[in-house]
Amino acid sequence: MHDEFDAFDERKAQLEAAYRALLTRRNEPLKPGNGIFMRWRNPVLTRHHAPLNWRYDFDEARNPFLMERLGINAAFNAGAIRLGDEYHLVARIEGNDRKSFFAVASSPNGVDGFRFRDLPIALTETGERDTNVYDMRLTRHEDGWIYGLFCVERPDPENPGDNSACIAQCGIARTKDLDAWKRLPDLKTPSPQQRNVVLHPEFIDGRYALYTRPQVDFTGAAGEGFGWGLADSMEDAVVTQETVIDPCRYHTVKELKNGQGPPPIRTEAGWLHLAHGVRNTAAGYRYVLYLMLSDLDEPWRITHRPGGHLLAPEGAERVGDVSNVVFSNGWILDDDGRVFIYYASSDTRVHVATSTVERLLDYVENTPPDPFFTADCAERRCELAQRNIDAGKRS
Ligand code: M1P
Repeated sequence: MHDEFDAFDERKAQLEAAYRALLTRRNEPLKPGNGIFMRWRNPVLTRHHAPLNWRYDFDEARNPFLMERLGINAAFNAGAIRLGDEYHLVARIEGNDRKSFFAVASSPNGVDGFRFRDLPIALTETGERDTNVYDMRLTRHEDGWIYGLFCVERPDPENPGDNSACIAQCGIARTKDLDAWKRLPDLKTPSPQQRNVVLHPEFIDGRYALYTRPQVDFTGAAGEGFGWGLADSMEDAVVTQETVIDPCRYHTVKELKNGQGPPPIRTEAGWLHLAHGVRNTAAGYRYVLYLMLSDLDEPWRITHRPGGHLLAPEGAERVGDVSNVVFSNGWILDDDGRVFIYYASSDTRVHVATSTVERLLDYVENTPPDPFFTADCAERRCELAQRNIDAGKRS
């Protein structure tokens, strides 16, 4: 019977040509930008970047129609690290079956040309089955390892009849090269649920330091904020005390919940933190990114909290599987001070925005904190506008 599909070999050539075109597509900055960071036009990773070998069976006898056998639904929330001359993302790849897994994609310049390695990461389990894993944060720790901390989801044994009841915990694996990974026991904390856990890159008094997100239920909504805790070892990591260091607050971008993004970046002025904040709206949750600075010697002590968001979903970013979301768990600092911020939009694809440490420090140090009251916001804006008007009259 006739249909619109071409024969096997022709179809294969078409798929390969489209894939090559995607991987060789150049990216460009979207000028003029806001002076803080520059968005780039094309997402750096999408589901279409997943190698054809992961999706199609190219054996004509087994797959005469050359159908996609194992579809990929999304590529998002990527950890990031630079090794040698390459920029690497460890992305959350979600199959059509809703399960996520991790895969490494690398680029020579950090803004385009990301290519996945031949095979996804084959993570071993801890003895318990993992229903799902996602959102890996990569930390190059001063102990010499690269740690990947991620969320592990399993059904809630207390609620066997409830298909939506599950427990989220922090899984841990470590590597030297992003190829060979050693899985370690999950982190233990006082919280019944745990997501968005990030390892600080340096020892604190000889101990490992972790940003945690204490949460009583799976969603983590109505949380207190994100926290900080210490562990003696990562081989059997236990945090006995979690202290909230960035609290949620009414009528802010983190009213409902928040979470540390990637590991913080060390600068001369302090640790730069990228985080996500969530508020509720009539259209559902809205996730935005915000920036903070903490003390170099006491990274748990936040010294600068610019008011509002740094980056919010814009244009096409606003639409996807979970719309109105931007989320970041990876950024890279180059030796020359350039910063690559990898952020996912609407749980669907990964974008890059570029900046520098100098610009980000200017932003955190000179953006006023949230005044919490509208009259104060209006007054502050009037002052700014009046200054500009007066300066215009003088010139
Ligand atoms: O769907 C938006 C995000 O929701 C979760 O983040 P949080 O725990 O802060 O609510 C995560 O599942 C994340 O993967 C997802 O992008």
